[in-house]
Amino acid sequence: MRHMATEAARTDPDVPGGDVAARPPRAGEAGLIGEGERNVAARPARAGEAGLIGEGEREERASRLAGETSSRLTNADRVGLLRAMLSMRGIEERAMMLYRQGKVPGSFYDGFGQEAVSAGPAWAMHGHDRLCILHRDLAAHVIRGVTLERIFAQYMGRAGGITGGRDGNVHFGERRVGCVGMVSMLPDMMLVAAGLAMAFKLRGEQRAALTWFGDGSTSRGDFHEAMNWAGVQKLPVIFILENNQYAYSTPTASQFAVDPVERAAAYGFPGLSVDGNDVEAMFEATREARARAIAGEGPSMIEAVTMRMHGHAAHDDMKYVPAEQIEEWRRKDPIDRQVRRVEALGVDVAALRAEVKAEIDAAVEQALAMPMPEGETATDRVFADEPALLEDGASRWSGF
Ligand SMILES: Cc1ncc(C[n+]2csc(CCOP(=O)(O)OP(=O)(O)O)c2C)c(N)n1
Ligand SMILES: [Mg+2]
Repeated sequence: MRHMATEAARTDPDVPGGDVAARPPRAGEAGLIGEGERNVAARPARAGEAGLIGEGEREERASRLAGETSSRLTNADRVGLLRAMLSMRGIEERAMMLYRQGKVPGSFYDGFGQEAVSAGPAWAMHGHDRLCILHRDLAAHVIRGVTLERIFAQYMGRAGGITGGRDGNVHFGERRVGCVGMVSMLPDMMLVAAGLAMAFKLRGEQRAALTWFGDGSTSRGDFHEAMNWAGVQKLPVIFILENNQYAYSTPTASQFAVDPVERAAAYGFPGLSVDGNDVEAMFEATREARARAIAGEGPSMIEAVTMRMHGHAAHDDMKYVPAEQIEEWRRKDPIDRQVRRVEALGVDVAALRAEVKAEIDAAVEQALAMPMPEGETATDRVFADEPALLEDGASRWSGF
C-alpha cells in the first residue's frame, strides 16, 4: 500500500498540475516493454511492498485503512459515495420485495453489505475507462449513470430494461455508459477486461479497464490465464477480487490453500488487501491502481475483504453460514461507516435518505408502467448484426 501510494504520487496524472492525459504515452509506459523492465515486472513483490502479506500484517493493514479517509476526496465526493451506496441498498431491498410479489422472474441476487466494493472503485474510474461489472456490484451501474427505472425494468424483464427482457436481473451491462454486458461464466470478464486493456495498450491510449470477480473465481483456470496475460503484457487493467467469504455454500477455507493476494506477485504485479467495507479505502486503492495502469506500470489486483450478508440468491437461506459470523460483519456495515463520516461533515443524512427513497419510489412506478417486450422481438439484439460500440459513462470523481 505504502509502495503503491509513493508510486502514484510520482506518476499520477490525476494530481492537479500533473495532467498527462493529452500527451502520447512514452515508450515503456503504455507501449512495448524492454527486457530490463520485463525482469522488474517478473520479480515477485517483496514482503511489505505489495503482494506477500502475512496474517498479522493483513489485520494491521485493514485496521490502518479502516480509520483513514482519502485526501483526494472532496466532501461532495464523500456524500456522492454514500448516496450511491444508499441507492444500491434501497434498489435491492425494493427489488427483493418485488421478487416476493412475483414481479421479478427467476431468482434475485443482491450485494447487501458489499456496497463499498462497487461504489469505491467505480468512483475512481474515468468515463472513458471501461468496466465489466459482476452480480453484486449494482452501485457501479448507478455511478456510471444507468437510471433507476431502467434497473427496475431490467429486474422485471420489461421492454425498457437494459436487455429489454432478454435476460433477467443481474446479467446486464449498459454499453452506452462504457460497461460490458455481464458474462455469467465466471470469471470470464477478467479475460474480457484484459482484452479491453490490450486494445488500449495497442492504441497507445491512456485508459484502463476494471473488473470484479468473486473468491470462487480464483479456483478457475480463466482467472490464471487473465492474471498471466495481464502480467506479461503489463496491461492497464485492475482486478478487484470480491472476497465475501463464500462461493455459494463453500467457505474460502475450502477454496484455496494460498492467499489469493499472493498470487498477484506470482504473476508479476502488485496485489493488496483492502477493507472492502470501507468505501473510501476502496476508492483510494483503485485510484492508485488506475494511476499505475495509465502510467504504463501494468495491472493491479485489489482484494476487497467483505462478507456476503445474504444468501447466494433469494432462494438460499444460507443456513450453512454461522450466525455469529453475520453478527460480526453486521457491525462493520459499510453504509453505517460512511454515514458516520458524512454526518461528521454536517450533512443531513436523513434528508439524503429521503431523497434516495423518493427517487426509488418514482423509478418503481415508472418501471411498473413499462410494457413487457413483444414476443416477435425476442431474437433481436441477441447476435451482433450491427456493431454497437461502447460509449463513455459518467466520470464522478472531482479529481478528473
Ligand atoms: C464457470 C461457472 N461455474 C458456475 C457458475 C454458477 N455460479 C454462479 S455464481 C456462483 C458462486 C460464485 O462465487 P463467488 O465467485 O465467490 O462470487 P459470489 O457469488 O460470492 O459473489 C456460481 C457457482 C458460473 N456462473 N460459472
Ligand atoms: Mg464469494
